[in-house]
Amino acid sequence: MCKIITSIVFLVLSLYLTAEDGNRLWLPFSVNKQQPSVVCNLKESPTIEIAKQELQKYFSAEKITLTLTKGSVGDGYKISTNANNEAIIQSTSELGLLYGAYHLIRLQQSGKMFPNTNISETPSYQRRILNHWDNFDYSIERGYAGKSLWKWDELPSIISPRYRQYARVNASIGINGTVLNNVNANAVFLSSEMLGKIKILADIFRPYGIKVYLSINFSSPVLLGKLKTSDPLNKDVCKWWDSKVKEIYSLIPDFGGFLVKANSEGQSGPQDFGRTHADGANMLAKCLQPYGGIVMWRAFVYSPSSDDRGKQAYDEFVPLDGKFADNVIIQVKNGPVDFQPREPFNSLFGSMKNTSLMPELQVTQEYLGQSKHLVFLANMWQEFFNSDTYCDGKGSYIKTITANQKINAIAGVANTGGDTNWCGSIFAQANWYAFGRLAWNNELTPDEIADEWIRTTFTPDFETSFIEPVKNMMLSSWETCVNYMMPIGLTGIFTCNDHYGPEPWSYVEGWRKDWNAVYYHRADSIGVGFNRTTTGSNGVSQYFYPLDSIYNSIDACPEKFLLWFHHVPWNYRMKNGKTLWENLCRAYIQGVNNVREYQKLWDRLEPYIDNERFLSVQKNLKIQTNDALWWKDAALLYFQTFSKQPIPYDMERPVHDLQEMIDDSYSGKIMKR
Ligand code: BDP
Repeated sequence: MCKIITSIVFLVLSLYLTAEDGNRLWLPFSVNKQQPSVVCNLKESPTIEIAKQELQKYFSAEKITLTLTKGSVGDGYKISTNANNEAIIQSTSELGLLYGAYHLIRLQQSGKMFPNTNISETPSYQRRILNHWDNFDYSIERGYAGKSLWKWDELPSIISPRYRQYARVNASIGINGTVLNNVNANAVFLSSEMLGKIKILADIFRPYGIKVYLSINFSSPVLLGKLKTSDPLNKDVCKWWDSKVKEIYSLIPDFGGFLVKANSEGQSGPQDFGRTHADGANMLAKCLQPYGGIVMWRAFVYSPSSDDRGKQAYDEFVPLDGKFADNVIIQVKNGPVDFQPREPFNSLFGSMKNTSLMPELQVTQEYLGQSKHLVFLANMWQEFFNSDTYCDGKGSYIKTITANQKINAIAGVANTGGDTNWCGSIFAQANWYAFGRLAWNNELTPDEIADEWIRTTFTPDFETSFIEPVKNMMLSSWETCVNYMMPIGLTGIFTCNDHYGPEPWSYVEGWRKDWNAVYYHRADSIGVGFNRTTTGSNGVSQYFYPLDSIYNSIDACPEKFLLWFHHVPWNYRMKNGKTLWENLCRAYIQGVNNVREYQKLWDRLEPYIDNERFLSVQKNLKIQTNDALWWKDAALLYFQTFSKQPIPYDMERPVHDLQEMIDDSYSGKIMKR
């Protein structure tokens, strides 16, 4: 009997399920049979036309009214619905109306459209920008979803349909800017030929509200302009940039501005000429200012000579506070080191009161299993946004201070590429979605975001049997990954180049010391962890009171950051009464076990999902389980050579051999699986 019922359920569901290759992302797919009437008090414009079409195709109602209201122009909007199946969207801008239209569609798609609702939205950040680390040769630095979306060889004559789709998808979640090229920038992007191609993309993106920005190479005056120097205080250099900016705006009147990685990881910058970051940024800012453009100057700087890589951005930038022009914003990674699975917040946040700062989050999971591991990043970003910097006393949250400055902006390093499903895997799409939604409203909870994403990507039905389990898996997935990769504040124990697998043993003679894992974990016979207290690098001093003393104290320091701030003895008793060594072992095994649970959970969901997406997620979960096991064995067997203690006997035994893993990691075996 039970079998018959199951077969019937399967049959009904399979009729209901259509094949899905992931290409549509979270956007709706079933077009209305009966189109609602859309009334608008505006004359036709490309943006209004899009809003109308989206509503007519995908929103079912009697009547929708779009009203442009008076007031200071912004992206916010108001929505109200009545009992007669009618909706009104109001905004002070056309784009606000478009965002409102996508909001309505999302509500309906996720089964949350109710009569007599009143919604009012204003974005947290004015500029919500994706950073593409796409190269001129179509490769993508830290990209795990195929080749670049931008087909420079084909442009300007051949226009890929993906350009418009890209703009639409971003607009649907409120993203309004895109930096098209890698921060390790090739100067060729500023050539006249390339600008002609970039203009075409800007024209396609414009009606969707997406502004184009470019990463620039600071040496462009030499590389492209054939000048003898790129010194930002040199008159000819300033003239060169001035005319380049003029050229850009003649083609792209709403060009957003420049993103600059300077004096970082081999990129040139003002320091090459004895000038400061402020000198470099302000020179560019002056050229962009008449056109409304901005400079996003990155604070990702560190040098091999620094005693603590995590301290350098603060040391270089805080003395320059107040010296940057008004249209400069400093783009700061969420953590002090580099997009690690978990970091405390970067101490620059809150420390530059007279300078605008923008968070840089990484959507592409460079250090979190790339497109293979299921890791929902909204939880990590929420921890970051909710961090209290104490810069103006208790309650000085990053989410508040970064959204209340001269320029409010946020960047996410994109995880998109030419793959059919855009992101390399279905669940990686959720991170693109989450970035957009948090850039719009940094108070949204991971639960709300995951809920919307599951309903719109899969189905709004099957609350307890499908939505809840998938959500639970997503919401625990970041902590799970932290556990099997780098629990208790560990950091930097990755394979040196690809950043995928574990390599806690990595130490290459002659290689920069801050590119070796041993620099970060500092394991020895006494214990493990990086001493950033007053007896060590004193990194804690970069935080405001009382955080500095909380982080400085081994007992008060939050245990999730323990090994980030302290070199902790193997036998140190943690809050649960167990030693550090035992907690480390248990965290790793917890991570592995969680992924095994995800496998079981996912297999049970087969009846609710199309085969294509079911199988692709199932395949990735197998890889993730194997990898988690590899991470656990690698870290524990390696650290055991220092702790000299057994892995607790009630825990499963390692299945890998340390020496084999060492050999395999150097040959990249884990990547090749
Ligand atoms: C690191 C990446 C490297 C980037 C760099 C950056 O490994 O590829 O160029 O960040 O942000 O995480 O500039």
